[in-house]
Amino acid sequence: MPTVDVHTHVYPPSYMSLLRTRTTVPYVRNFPDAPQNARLIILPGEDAPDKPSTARGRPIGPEYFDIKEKLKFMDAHGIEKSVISLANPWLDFLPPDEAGAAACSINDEVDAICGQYPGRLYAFGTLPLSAPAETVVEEVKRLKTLKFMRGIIMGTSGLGKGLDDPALDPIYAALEEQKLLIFLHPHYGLPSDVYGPRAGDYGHVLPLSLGFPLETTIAVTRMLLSGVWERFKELDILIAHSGGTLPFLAGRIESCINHDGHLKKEGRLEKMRNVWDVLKKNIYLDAVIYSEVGLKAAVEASGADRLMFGTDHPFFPPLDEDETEWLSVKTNYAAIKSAFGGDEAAAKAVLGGNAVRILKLD
Ligand code: 5CU
Ligand code: ZN
Repeated sequence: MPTVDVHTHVYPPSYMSLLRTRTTVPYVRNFPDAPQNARLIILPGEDAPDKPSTARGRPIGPEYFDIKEKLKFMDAHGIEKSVISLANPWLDFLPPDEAGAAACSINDEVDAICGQYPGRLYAFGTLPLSAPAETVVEEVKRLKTLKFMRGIIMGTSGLGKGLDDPALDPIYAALEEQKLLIFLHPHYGLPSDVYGPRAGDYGHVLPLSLGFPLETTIAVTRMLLSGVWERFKELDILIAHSGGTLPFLAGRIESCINHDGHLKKEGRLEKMRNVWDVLKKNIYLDAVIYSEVGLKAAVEASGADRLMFGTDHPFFPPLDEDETEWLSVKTNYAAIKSAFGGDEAAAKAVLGGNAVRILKLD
């Protein structure tokens, strides 16, 4: 059974060119006298001039955009197949009249990159979410015709109002109809003031370890509350970072729903799907959580047959340049090994069997 990485990003060359022409987030911050020091600045708030330079963006090297580096990384870590996705913030920032064409062109570019390595690379496509919903639906349908696409990646902002926005219904309907899975990935985090005035002293730790997972959890809970999975019973979603904090908080979310007088008065309680039911029927989780405890929560919540290995490459690189084996990957492998103890079959399923089955990788 191959090892398959379902959470692995790339910024294809045309996207990099776009980032290099920009001077506001997202952009590549260049230092003309020292091009080797260029930094990738993508997260909201990470460009504040008062931040220490090591907390402003991250060093950017070819691992972010050169597909040969992806293959080298896969070979060095025993990964046979990868399902690559554009990294955040995708096309969310584009003017509405540019997004449709940009999505077409990036998706074609990524599909062609996969075609250079048949059997090794597949992809999640990108949607032009700043464009009108009809343009997005058209791209969903077109993606289905591309050979290596197995779903779409998107963030939590939807068309600008979040994933509980009824205006997304035609897009959810198209994704359900085309059987394209949503890979839900955080980007926006939480409002920066929750991290306090000393946040700059702590690098990226607070937004990445807490902002990202909470953003994801809030987005999925809003989808649940707004009845997305009542209207689209077959809509599948793969949630990044083992569901954020959803597996751990699902019981509390369910209890808050069942004790909410407003929802009861509105007649929502009878109709609402149970959180555990959605977790086991519509939700898949990646195994990018770096601990046995987190993995066990994911397994309890959704099932070992719905969990898929990932790396988040090229993010979380080793801080020491000459390390070829990445600590982030070693930690995830070790977590899978210890979470499944002697259950070799379940471990193999998580490492690749589930991805091959769920994403129909030949
Ligand atoms: O390190 C980071 O900022 C990130 C990011 O932006 N996106 C991601 O997928 N992982 C880490
Ligand atoms: Zn990621």
